Amino acid sequence: MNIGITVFPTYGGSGIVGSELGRELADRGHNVHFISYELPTRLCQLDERMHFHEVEMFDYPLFEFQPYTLALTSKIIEVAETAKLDVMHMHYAIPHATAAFLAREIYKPTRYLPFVTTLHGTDITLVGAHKSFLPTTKFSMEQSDAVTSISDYLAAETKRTFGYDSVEVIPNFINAKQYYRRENKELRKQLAPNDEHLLMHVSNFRPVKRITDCVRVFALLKARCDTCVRLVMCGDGPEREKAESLARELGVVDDVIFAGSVPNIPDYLSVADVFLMPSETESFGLAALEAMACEVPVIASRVGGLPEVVREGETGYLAPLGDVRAMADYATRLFDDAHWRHTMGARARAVAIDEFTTDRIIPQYVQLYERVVTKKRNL
Ligand code: GMT
Repeated sequence: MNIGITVFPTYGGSGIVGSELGRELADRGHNVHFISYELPTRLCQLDERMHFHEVEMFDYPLFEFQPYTLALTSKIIEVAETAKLDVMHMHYAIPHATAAFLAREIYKPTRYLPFVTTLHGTDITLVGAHKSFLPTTKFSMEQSDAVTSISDYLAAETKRTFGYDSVEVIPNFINAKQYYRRENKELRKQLAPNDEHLLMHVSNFRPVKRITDCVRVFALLKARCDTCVRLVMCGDGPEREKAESLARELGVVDDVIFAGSVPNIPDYLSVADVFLMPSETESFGLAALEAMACEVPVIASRVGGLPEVVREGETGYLAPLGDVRAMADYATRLFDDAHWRHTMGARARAVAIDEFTTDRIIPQYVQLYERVVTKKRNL
């Protein structure tokens, strides 16, 4: 099939999922065409099956805000024609589903180009539900040839907020051949020179990630054993300064490593002992799944779709939102009992592979594409 994919290229998990889905589809023999304003960050390699089409913007003094949705629409129509697209897959409803709807309607006299919309999170729970966007989000979902969400939680939220109940759940996925625990003595030595335990967090440091809770949990752990543990914060974003100054204030800054946006996430996860995700909300929590695949037990807040990813007491622990003491207690339990930590880590990988492996999830998308393409062909 010839599949068009649109994602937000620079920021967030939806771009990562859309990009990795493209790679997986190309590996299975499909031709994938990314249409966006920039090459998605996780796409380092384009090849004969992976193409990128840049949405060009036309700057005009009258446009204080450039109409990106319209430029995206026009680009989809152009690529539909040149690449003979069978289907478009839009990640994040706003404004992508709206652009795909416009493209489909404009292109209809030539050919019907169906589109699938995948909901990822704040496109439903925050941005798309804001009154500036709500009617447009709802309409664009209703007009989609199929709508998927990445968790049961998000499907329920879509029903609650928009009264839309035709969402199919296709969870996020992990490539077990890329995400696995590997030995990296050098990195381990660098991050834990005295063989301290490593508590790790990976995110884009947005307020929703509550990264200051990571620092608070860490300070509690340090108070219990000053030399036993270090905190590794991978990523970057708006809350970094706040977290740094809190670490300074709590006197733990020397043992917090702000590693920045590291390209080799599996290497970092492979040297971690415990992964911490204290998010305010998470419709899935892709970083938790990546940690699990690298045999790292996860401690997360019991919010959103996280209970669908982390199995309480089996692959990690779930704590009430903001309960840093409970999170520190769970971490202590895992640090103190290496056997239990390794058992839980092994179980985390087994669940990641069993439930979320690409071999299980990618065919679900392919079947969905085939269904919407066939349905429209038969109309
Ligand atoms: O919804 C967002 O805030 C944006 C979105 C993104 O682009 O980062 O994140 C969501 O999608 C990820 C990939 O499917 C999920 O793993 C995240 O849990 C989800 N974020 C939230 O729900 C806050």
